[in-house]
Amino acid sequence: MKMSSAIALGSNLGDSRAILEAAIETLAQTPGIILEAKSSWYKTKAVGPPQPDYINGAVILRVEMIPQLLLKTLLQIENKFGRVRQQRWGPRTLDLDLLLYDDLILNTPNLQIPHPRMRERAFVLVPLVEIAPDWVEPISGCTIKELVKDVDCTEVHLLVGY
Ligand code: ROI
Repeated sequence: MKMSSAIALGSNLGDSRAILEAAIETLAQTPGIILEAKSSWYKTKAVGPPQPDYINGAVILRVEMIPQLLLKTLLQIENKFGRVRQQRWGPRTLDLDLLLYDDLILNTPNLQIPHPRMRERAFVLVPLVEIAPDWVEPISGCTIKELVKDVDCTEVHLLVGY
């Protein structure tokens, strides 16, 4: 059965734009995954410890994969693009976060869906609202359109022409 899943993408090390585009291409080429929608790119101020600005975006996938397999696929793609998991909240060449999987709520040690911090993160919600404004985040019961109203979006800037 095909399910919808929302994924956040981020990078602030290396040639971020090229890495992010290549990551989407890899996702789109993966058996069991269909790329349904892709947001614009945004330049965003880093949340957490001081580090370079990020480029962030989001995609909607149609997947024929259980969440654990989708997570494994995302981690493999991160590794392919040189992600080395160093300190928590440090800079990274590629971050792929599984945000939403249909209306599923899942709480396991290595995977929580919805992503537990997505509701407070403008760098996640601003790209996502472009492509999934009416998707209901199942913990809050609020749509992405509603959630984005409650976050400070002043440090999330559309990259025009990309
Ligand atoms: N900050 C921004 N702006 N974008 C990110 O993708 C991002 N990812 C992270 C932390 C370090 C929390 N900060 C971020 O993992």
